[in-house]
Order: sequence, then structure tokens, then C-alpha cells
Amino acid sequence: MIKKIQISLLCLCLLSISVSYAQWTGPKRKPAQRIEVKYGPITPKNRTDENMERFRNYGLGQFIHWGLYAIPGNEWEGVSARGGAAASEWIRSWGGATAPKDWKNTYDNLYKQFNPKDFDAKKWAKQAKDMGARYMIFTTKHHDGFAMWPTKYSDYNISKTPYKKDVTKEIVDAYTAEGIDVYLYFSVLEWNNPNYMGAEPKTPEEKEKFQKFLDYTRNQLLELLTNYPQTKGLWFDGTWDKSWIMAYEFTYNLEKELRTKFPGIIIGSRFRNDEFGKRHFDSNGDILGDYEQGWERKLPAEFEWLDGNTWDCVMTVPPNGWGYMKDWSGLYTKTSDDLIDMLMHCVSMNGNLVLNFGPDGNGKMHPGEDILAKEIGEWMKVNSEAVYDVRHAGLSPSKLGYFTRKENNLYLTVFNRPVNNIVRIAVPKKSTEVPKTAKLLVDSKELKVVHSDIGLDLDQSTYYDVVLPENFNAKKAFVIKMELGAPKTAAEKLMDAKM
Ligand code: FHN
Repeated sequence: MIKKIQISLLCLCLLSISVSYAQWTGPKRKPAQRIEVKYGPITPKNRTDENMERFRNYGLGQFIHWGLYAIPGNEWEGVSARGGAAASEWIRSWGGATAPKDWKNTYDNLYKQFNPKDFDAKKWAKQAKDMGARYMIFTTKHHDGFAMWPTKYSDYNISKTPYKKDVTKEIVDAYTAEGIDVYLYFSVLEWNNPNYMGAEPKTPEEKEKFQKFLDYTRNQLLELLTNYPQTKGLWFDGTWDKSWIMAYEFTYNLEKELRTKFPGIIIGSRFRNDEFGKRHFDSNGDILGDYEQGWERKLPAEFEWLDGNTWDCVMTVPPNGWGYMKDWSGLYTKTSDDLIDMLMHCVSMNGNLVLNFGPDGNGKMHPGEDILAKEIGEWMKVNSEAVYDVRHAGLSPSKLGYFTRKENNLYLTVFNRPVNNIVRIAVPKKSTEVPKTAKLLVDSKELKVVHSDIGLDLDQSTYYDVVLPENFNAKKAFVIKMELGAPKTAAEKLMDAKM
């Protein structure tokens, strides 16, 4: 019995050790004492070069998951893979009672059907531009191992499909022409590569095999960055297996090599771990890469949790599922209001929101995604000033919406409109900058600003009321732009009550 308790205590301990520095849902804990880490960060926290500054200013991005999984669209011969596969782009791993016979083999031969007759990269890029995206991430190779570019290092690639043409090149060129920066998604993990293994290679044969896989990975990465020199960064995925974790010396050297050969390249925190197996953040809690890449379908509740790191959040429209999903019925799919809320949540905390699209096997977006792109684009046309090039405003969060700031302009994107039409802004009493003027981005009409020092006992804030016109109708969130300036008179010092 005692032994059992000891074992479970040990398990609990191990669990807490393994999650301590790579968590995305709470404040980042750092060890009490720094330890020596040989394979830690290569670049400084918060690079200040032009590329990184651009990254921090994107605001909105587009993710595209497109590969062979687009053909089934999460179902096969009328049978849904829901419940049998973790997500639509995971359909190759469909198991259980509903899985078709010999499914893996069927899937691995889908490339013989890949011939997207409606694919028009320029159309995609134009849609992304109209939506307001300033960067995009494209899946060059997902976990199935199929390369969406004509790689020299594997036959399982786009050139062997009836389509034949280099999809990646078409996308990189079209988006770059629209002024949208391109990042290449690359899954290290491959389900059907005989040289890949999840476990740590132990025997000489296993080690030799996995070394082949590592060399192949390196070759593909160098090939991608050479073929598509416009690429701004690599978005790694599938790096959680023990085999990759134990290859920390290789991955450290590879990151160095990529950075030397392709100066300015941006690499997120998913690429590698330190020699103690710590992913995203090393054993001292320092970020491994140029930005935090763990905000997948999740958002930080507090700005402080981000610990000053650059970050973005990648988001699906359905609850989960990144690749094309023919049937959205019975699932909650995010509305443009949900997504604009998430966008403002991100930018108000110095992050970007990257919205995922999963085009079908013919190269068409899901009709629901077309609608979202249009609605978000319409909103962005009026309000993008509050999204692009902005920073965390340094004010206490408001119940009404999200603050962002650019130079001496403060923006409040209002999601919860007060019934009395008075938008109350709390400013620290000692602040040397307060709202002086206000207007709505939608019509540029000046709004009344009134200083309302309501005199709450022990309150550290003073208040500025922006008065909305009674006849102002809004169907979506709206942005109030305020100019900041020196307060007229310092807030009166009222006596705090003695109790
Ligand atoms: O397993 C993948 C998943 O299919 C998808 O590509 C997402 C995108 O961020 N990443 C992985 C899970 O973390």
C-alpha cells in the first residue's frame, strides 16, 4: 500500500516536472536557480531586426492546411471519420469500427487522384488580402509525409500526381505578389516513412535508420528554403516524439545552419528542445526560437502569462479539424464575431491571430470559410487601424472589449456596448496620458469625452467617459479611437476612508 502511494506521488512529481516550463495555460514558471544549458536558445529573446518587427505587426494571418486529406474531406464513401480520426487531416489514422477496410493503403494511394481543377493560387491570395491577412502559413508536408512540392528526396510528392505542378511555388508566388508574407509549415513526423520512428533509436540499426531520416529532413528544409527564397519563416509541427527530442544536438546544429544560410529566417518554438527534453522553453524557461508557438486553439487569459515573448495563435473554424471537412453539420463553427473577438484578444496582448482554411480536393475553400473571409474582410476595411502595428495598451482589461495602442492613439474595440451608451475608460490616477478626443472608426464623427472622477474609495483609477450617439447602430464590434494627451488637472486627492 505504502509502496503504491509512493509510486503515485512519484508519478505526480514527474508529471509536474514535465509540464512546468512548457505550459500555455497559466503563468510561466521559471526555476529558482538557473542551470547550465548547452543546447538552449540560439537567437536572443525578442529579435529586433526588420523581419521580426514585421512579424509582430501582422495582426492577422491565414493558415492553409491542404494535402491529400482534402480529397476525403473527413469521410469516405458516405461514412464519416468523426470519432474514428482525431481530426480531418488525421484521417489516415482512422481506426475503430467505422474505418474502411485497408484504409491506410487507400489513403497512401490518394495522390493518384490529386488533380485540383479549381485551384487558383492567385484567387486564394486575393481572398486572403481582402480578408486583411498580412502573413500566411502553408502546409508543405503534413504528418502523412506527402510533399506539396517536387522534392528530390522522396517520390511521395506533388510531381507524381495527375496535377504534376508545384503547388507550393504557385502559392508562394501568388501570396508574395499580394504583399502577404509566406511561412512554410513542415511536419517532421511522418506516418509512412520507413526511416521514421517515434521512440528513441537504440540499436545500431535503428540509429542508422533514424540518421537517414534526419539527413532527409535537413535536405528537405534546405531544399524548401532554396526553392522558395521569398519564405519568411518555417512553422514546425510533429516534433514531440522521443526520437526527435533525443536528436537535440542535431536539431541545434540544424537550426544554426538554417539561420546562417538563410539570414533573417523566423523559426518558432516548436522546432526543438534542449538536452533535458524541454520543448518550446529550455530548462531555464527561456524561449527556444523566435516566437512562442504553443497557442494552438487556445488564448492566454492574462497578458503577463506571455512573459514578454512574441507569439501567435492558430485557430480552426470548427472546434478542431484543420484539413477540409465536407460536413460541418452538428458542429459549432466559429462566427466572424467569435473570430474578430479572438483577433482583438490576440493583438491587445501583442500577438497575431492566424485563421485556418482547409480547401477541398479541387482547390476550393469551404463555402463557410468564404463567408467568414468576406465578413472579416469587411470589418477589417473599417477597423484594421486598431489591429495592424499596434501594441498592448498597458491598461487594465475592460469588460467592454479590448484596448490596443499605436503612438498616442488608444483604441477600444467594443464588443459589449453599455446600455447607457457611456463607454467608461479607466486610467491610472497617476497617468500622464489620458483620452482627450474620441471618434468612431466607422464614421470618424467626434464623440464627447468627459472626465468622470467618480471618487471610489481606495480606487487607483480615474475615468474618462466617451459618449456614444443614441442613434448609432452597430451590428458588429466597433472601434473607438482616442487621442491621448496630458490630463487637464491632476485627479483630486480625496481622503481615503478610515475603517
Ligand atoms: O497534428 C497537427 C494538426 O493536424 C494541425 O496541423 C495543427 C496545426 O497547428 N498542429 C498539429 C497538432 O499540434
